[in-house]
Amino acid sequence: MSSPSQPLSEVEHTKARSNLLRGTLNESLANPLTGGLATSDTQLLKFHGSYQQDDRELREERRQQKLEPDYSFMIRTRLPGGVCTPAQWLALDALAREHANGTLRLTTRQAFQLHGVLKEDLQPTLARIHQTLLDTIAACGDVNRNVMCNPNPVDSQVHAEVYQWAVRLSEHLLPRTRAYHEIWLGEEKVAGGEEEPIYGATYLPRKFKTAIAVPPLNDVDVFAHDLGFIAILEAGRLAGFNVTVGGGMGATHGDAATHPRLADVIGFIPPEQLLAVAEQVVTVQRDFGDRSNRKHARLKYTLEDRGVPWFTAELERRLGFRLEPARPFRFDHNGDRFGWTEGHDGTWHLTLQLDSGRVADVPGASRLTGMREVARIHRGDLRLTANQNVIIAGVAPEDRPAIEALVTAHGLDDFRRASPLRRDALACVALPTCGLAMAEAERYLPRIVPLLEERLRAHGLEGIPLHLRITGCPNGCARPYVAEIALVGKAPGRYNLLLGGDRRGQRLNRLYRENIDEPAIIAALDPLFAAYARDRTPQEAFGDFVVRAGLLKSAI
Ligand code: SRM
Ligand code: SF4
Repeated sequence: MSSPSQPLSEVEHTKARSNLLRGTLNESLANPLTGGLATSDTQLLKFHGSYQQDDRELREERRQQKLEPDYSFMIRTRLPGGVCTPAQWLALDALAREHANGTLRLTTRQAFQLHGVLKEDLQPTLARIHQTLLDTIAACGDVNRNVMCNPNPVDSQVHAEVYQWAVRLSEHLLPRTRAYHEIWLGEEKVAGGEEEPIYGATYLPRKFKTAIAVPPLNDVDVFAHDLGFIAILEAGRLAGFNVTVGGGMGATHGDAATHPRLADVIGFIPPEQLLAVAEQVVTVQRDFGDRSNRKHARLKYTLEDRGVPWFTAELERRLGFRLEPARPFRFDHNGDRFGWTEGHDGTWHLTLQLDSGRVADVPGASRLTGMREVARIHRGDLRLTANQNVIIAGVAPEDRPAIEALVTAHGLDDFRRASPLRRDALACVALPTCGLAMAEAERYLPRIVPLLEERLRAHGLEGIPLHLRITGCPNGCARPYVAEIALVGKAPGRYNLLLGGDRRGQRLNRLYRENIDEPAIIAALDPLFAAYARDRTPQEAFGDFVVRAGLLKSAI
């Protein structure tokens, strides 16, 4: 809650003046004098699923030439549970080549991103995305974002049921303003009387994220979300969900008031209460979240300031019923299963591994082309995972050889060659597009992974699973704070090294070394790998080992 003595943040004024997210977006888009938008419109654009960015590598050169930054736009889809049809993939693939930088980026929240779209191409691109029955509404901004859920619904009927809840939840928490349809799809202007029944005119104090996990897989990292649901299966059917609140990853270097937090489990609900619970969690945060300080505005801080018992009581008061006690659950891991698996209905699913979720044609691997060829013949669907990978799902047994041939021909079979370290590694986008990056991440992964693989090999550890996550800044877009090993960018070529996540997304790691360069990263990890090779118990994971063996005591 913003205290009366503290002024509302500027973004709050922008939202309040925006006429439900319209602002002056139309004027900004039509202005031929600049490739960018008016500052207030850059904030509103996020609610429509796009960010204004500029190529950071050209910034200095353009400044010297007295040119404005090289503006372009990132577009992010809304894709509940990460599920899309081959036709939708083909449409996005075409847009990536015609209007963006010729690549598709699969995100850590099961969505697509296009990068490098010019202002004049924004409207046609969003309109074409809409024609494929996809949209980008609320993919960013101070609203509930893309709802995540385990992308293997084909595992069982329960998975399919849970996916349907993710879709319904995403729809239920969508903004109701017609601004998106007017600006991007040419719908006639609403003559007034429009309302946002859930959000109100200033939406939420900050972004809001929701996920549904289906144990034993916690691939969605449910505890990293503002709001989470853990499916409880009893006698093979969906009994309901445990509700989690108050997770989040974002932090700011040097600001101890900001930090990652794992969500609390506050109770159990039957499936039919899911939408009501989600709506009221959102309204509590709408009314009590901090609207003055955006670094303190996520639900995790509302919970910490007021306490989990207060939050639960306020939620139950609004709901008019009590949550039941949480039911037992157990997670095994938060990674993906690679290769072919057989579904409950006799179809097959192939999980491919893509470094950092980038689908591109590069020398030696025509992955963008390969996925296009797959989408042309595939009769099932495609599922983006929370770990930046893709599943070719629902393949009939007789179609497997053709899919397999394309995957091999186009270098999409890295999952067969890559080490466990590489297969499970995540890296956020960072440079050159992310305006907040302090160091490389996506482009650093292919360099640091072989160096670590070499050290692991030296200690006979080459086959062990090990979760590495890299981000270019402390915002945490690759959920680094639950990784066994995390590198969090501090400055060009320098990272904080954090250790001790549990591979199930249920334990935060800890800072081990601060602001170190590559030789120091290797030097810090090498003796830990040696100790792990020597002293681990059977089946003990690296993150568990460093905690049990007390190795984090020598953390700085
Ligand atoms: Fe993120 C901001 C990319 C998942 C926490 N994130 C950004 C921006 C938009 C930078 C900006 O604000 O200008 C990045 C765009 C980079 C680019 O060029 O594309 C960006 N975030 C991403 C993606 C693409 C990373 C990826 O490599 O996959 C992910 C897109 C997900 C999606 O489809 O919606 C992405 N971001 C996350 C996650 C992971 C998650 O949600 O599971 C987190 C941590 C969880 C959380 O929110 O606490 C995350 N992103 C942030 C934050 C810190 C929020 C905070 O509470 O402090 C920011 C900065 C901000 O909001 O001010 C941010
Ligand atoms: Fe950008 Fe930081 Fe997010 Fe990486 S973690 S994409 S550098 S905001």
